[in-house]
Amino acid sequence: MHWVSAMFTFLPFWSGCARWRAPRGSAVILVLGACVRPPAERLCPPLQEGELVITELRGKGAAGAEGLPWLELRNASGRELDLQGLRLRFRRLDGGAELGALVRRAVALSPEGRAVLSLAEDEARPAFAAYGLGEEISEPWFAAAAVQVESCEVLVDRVLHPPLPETGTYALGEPWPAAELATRNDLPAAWCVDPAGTPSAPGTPGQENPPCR
Ligand SMILES: [Ca+2]
Repeated sequence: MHWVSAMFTFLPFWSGCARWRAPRGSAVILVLGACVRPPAERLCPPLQEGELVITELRGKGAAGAEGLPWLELRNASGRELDLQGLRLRFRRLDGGAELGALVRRAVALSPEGRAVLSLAEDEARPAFAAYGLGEEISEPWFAAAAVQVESCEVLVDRVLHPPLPETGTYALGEPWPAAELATRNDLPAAWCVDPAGTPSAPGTPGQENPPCR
């Protein structure tokens, strides 16, 4: 078993909260320093490996919600999807804490469509983002990390990325047919820094990435 696979397999599964939020009359339980949100209904988007693919990552940039980190997912399933129940898991490769978050409401994604998940709070997410994970995780990810997309027990996609650029994004060079995306994004040489955009709106959130040159 690859060491990264082992790391994700044997670490305890929790919904990590990097930020303390006062309870709103609901139970909030602290376990070994991790904040556990009330359990969400267990929804498992019907996804197989490679049907939803990470295509772009942004580290923290400008001030405000638009400057918070985000990642872009492309629907390679050929079907209309609802991302509710999808789990994102982040682990720094230098041994830092693992963070995880669930998509807790309906997020429709058309075939071939792209959804940007931001670390802004959902109610305050930037216009380019389909969902905000910020109520569960708020720690920016600059360092090299492994990012996993899971639907219950199915590992849908995983990307190991280097430290993210302070300007621009770390992006999979495109275009690629949907059927090849999951294989391509495993190859570090298929990724590059996309320096396009502005400091407050770098890269191509929700849009096709430029080719790597
Ligand atoms: Ca893009």
